[in-house]
Amino acid sequence: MLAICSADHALHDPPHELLDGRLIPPYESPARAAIVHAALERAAIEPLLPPRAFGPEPIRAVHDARYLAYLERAYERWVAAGGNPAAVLPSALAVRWMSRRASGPLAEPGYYSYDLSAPIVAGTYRAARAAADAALTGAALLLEGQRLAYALCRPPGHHAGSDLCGGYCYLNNAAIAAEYLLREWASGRVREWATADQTRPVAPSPRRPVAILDIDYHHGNGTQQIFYERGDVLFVSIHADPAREYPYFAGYADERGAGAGLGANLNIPLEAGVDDTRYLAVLDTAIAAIADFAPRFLVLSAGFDTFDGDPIGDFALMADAYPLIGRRIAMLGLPTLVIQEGGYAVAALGENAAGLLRGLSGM
Ligand code: SP5
Ligand code: ZN
Repeated sequence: MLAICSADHALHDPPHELLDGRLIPPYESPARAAIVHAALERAAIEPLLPPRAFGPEPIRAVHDARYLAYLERAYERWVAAGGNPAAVLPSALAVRWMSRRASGPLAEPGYYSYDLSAPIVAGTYRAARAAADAALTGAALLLEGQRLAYALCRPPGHHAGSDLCGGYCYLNNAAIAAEYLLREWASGRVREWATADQTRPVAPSPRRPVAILDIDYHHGNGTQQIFYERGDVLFVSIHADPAREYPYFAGYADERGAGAGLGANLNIPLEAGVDDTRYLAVLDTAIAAIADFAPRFLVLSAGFDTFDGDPIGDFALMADAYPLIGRRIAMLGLPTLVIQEGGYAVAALGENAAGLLRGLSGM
């Protein structure tokens, strides 16, 4: 198994977030990536590769061009206009009947954010680009014939929509990788290497190239939005019921996709207190939906905020659950790209991530 890591994640280190009305140190911190990195080394998950540089094109395939231009310049424009140099964080959000485009340096953050937990500092854009490059490198490795790759993405991505940041996310790493897999596969540039060395061949089906399974505790609202009207990408998410938990305004079971995408979006919202047994049973439902779709590749948005000790989640998974989750997903027999999303019980995060990867690789 190959893992992709970049030190550039540390360029993103905002001093605060606003959570439930409290200005607090961010749960999403550089220490998270450091502890996962250390656990990968301890578990001898090697080699740890640096990301390749893909340039802006594969990101533009998913994100709005004006949003990207905003992200790149937001911090310097904000500071020049008198915003708090500690971090960009809007005072007003564009919502419902008050959603006119406004492009001033103090207004634009509210046009391109949906919450107050995605502060932008000087290094945020570069860190987010490095995370997207890590995800894209993992996708390229699958296209080159690897069966399993892990991208240590930080900042995470699954809350970022085509033109919105939020929930610690700026660029949707999983969506960018999924779109890249799909386009490269459809282009025919990729050799049909797969059937030769596959233990369980998957029917080549260019119409249904990619499924995304999101096992972060929170609903992957950004990923859902990006592919909502698309029938060529299946999105399946297991998460805390948005009726009680962030992101509140998406992630309900009746969101099943629209237009060509109707039926290609599956949300499985869950009650508080979900334990290993309950989670594994629900995971089987998600896996059955993916098997039905018969994709060529799997992108796994892997969050570990489902862990019992997580400070912002209310599930109760034990460390032992993650290898079992990995093993069940591996039974799909699909080339799998694992993208790091959330997980805020920092001391346990490394072992939980390594455990999932151990299960996925059949170790
Ligand atoms: C990538 C990811 O996991 N992002 C999560 C962002 C969550 N931000 C807001 C959470 C609000 C939670 N309220 C928690 C109450 C804790 N007792
Ligand atoms: Zn999460």
